[in-house]
Amino acid sequence: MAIMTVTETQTHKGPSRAWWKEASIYQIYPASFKDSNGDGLGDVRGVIQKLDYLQSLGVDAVWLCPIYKSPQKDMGYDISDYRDIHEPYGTLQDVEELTAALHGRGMKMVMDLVVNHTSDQHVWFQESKSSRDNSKHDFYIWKEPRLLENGTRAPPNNWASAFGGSAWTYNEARDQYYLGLFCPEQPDLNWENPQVVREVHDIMEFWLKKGIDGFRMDVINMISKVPGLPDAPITLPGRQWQPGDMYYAYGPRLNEYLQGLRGILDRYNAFAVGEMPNVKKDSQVAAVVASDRKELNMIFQFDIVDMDIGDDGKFSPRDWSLNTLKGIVNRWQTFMYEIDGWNALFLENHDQARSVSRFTKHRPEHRALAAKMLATFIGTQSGTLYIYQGQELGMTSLPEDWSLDEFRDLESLNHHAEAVEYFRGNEEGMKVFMRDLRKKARDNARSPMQWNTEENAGFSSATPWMRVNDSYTEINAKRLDNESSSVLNYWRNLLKARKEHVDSLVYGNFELVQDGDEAVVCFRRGGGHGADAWTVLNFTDDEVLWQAPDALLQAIAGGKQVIGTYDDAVVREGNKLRLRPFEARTFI
Ligand code: TEU
Repeated sequence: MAIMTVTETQTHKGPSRAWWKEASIYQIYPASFKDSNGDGLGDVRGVIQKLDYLQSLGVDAVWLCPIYKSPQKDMGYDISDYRDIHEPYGTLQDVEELTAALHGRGMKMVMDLVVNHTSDQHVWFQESKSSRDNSKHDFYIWKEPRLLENGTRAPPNNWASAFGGSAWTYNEARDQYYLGLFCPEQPDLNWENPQVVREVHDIMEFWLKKGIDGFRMDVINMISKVPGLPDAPITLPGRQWQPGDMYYAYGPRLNEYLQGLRGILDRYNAFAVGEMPNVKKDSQVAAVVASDRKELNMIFQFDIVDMDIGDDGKFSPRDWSLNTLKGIVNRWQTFMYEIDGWNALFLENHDQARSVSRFTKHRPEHRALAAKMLATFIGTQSGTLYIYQGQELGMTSLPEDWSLDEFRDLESLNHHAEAVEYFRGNEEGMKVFMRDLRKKARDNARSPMQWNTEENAGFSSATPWMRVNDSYTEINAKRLDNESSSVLNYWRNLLKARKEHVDSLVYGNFELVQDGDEAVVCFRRGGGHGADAWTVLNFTDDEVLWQAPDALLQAIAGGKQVIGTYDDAVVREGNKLRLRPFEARTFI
């Protein structure tokens, strides 16, 4: 097949500069990072103990998942007090100390803002549910029951909740239902009520005054719902409850609300990354992240992590090809440049399985190579780079043979219980479901951080709240720190290279070599902003002979290699490169 050459360099003045564009942000899941007081659960002081480690990795900021007061139905994404800390995690003073310590090291502090919903234990909800005419009666989304023909009551519409069942829960005192898009203990706030909006602004100010540098905003695209909350079309035949995201993933007042949040952020020179599942349209993304819109600085867009989700919900399979992935990357990389928006680069977080297990098919002995290849893939794109704890070690998803008893996440457990009913008598269906659950369960990301080979992987002196992944004897920070060619040291070099070549690797434009190849990804960064940087990646565990564009061959001959997964020189055969399993290199 003929190689399509990359397009002419654009004449574009290039993106403006900002610290949050150049930053690599390390995401911490507090429950599983480091337990400082021996109760089996990670905590804020545990994070403080590991600051040397974070600094040696070379990250510029920490994003701390929710540590607020919470009954922990959904691991802290159900907040009962936004101005206090979940006791086992520590105190407000601990968080202040962490913020100061990060700042002392020249690093930034990013907090999670969860304001689509609260916990049902929040005082607002406690009051709201008590009667139809209390001062918080309109803080949540309440609706009359629907009366069925036989006179029994039913939820006001057919929306499914993310964690199983109907999105509505009945309340006696009000004889009404309230909406909870995740679980019943996470009632959705009513943003149509200006008081709610003011409260959210106040919460932001409370934390910004403490000196934090930005927010990661949880499902912030869902805060506006289409008025009337209509029934969703039947897209999952045979299921009682249907995905209603077309009515809440990008509601009519979303942009207005986001502009309000931005007003607060700007006063404190802070930034925000919004989590936006189910937002796929160019125009919708642009309206949120184009710089002149003054809404969010960037969003977590879900195309990559949704690539393997089938038509029958999150735990149904879908095959994806390397060209699917290349298409997604190319789309958003070039798009952000055109609209003057910005990308949030991620392959992992606390909701996603481990990338090396999910996105590469590797022989066990090539796991580290595969993890480094993925690091090169994500780490040489344009955007703000997010690294989820353990990703820098090449941590893997949970072992196949673990029983469901080891799983802790309500999403996994609820969906499993539903599947048992749904697939009754359908053994094959259940088998497919189980395979997919193991592959995608959020639990995969939530097992304790693997620090060393000591008891509980050095995470805790007590039995951890969730079992440690058996891989810790091999995959742990202490061991990888000592091995010069480890995944950890690869990430360190990569983050250094990103800093050293910030013009090309952060701000440069993006041009994909569109040759349709199913094994190799190749792109050029730069385009007049800094020197050209070429990345070439073999995404497979096989050796491939790949036809390289002339410009890449010239860059190899005349440039220098910035990073690579093999120590020796790249093997060239005429116009072709012979790439070994997961061979990845970047040349400048
Ligand atoms: O996640 C929102 C979300 O849509 C999914 O990624 C979610 O993890 C789930 O898999 C849907 O099937 C955010 C948080 O990141 C997640 O941890 C919370 O559970 C959720 O919102 C509710 O706050």
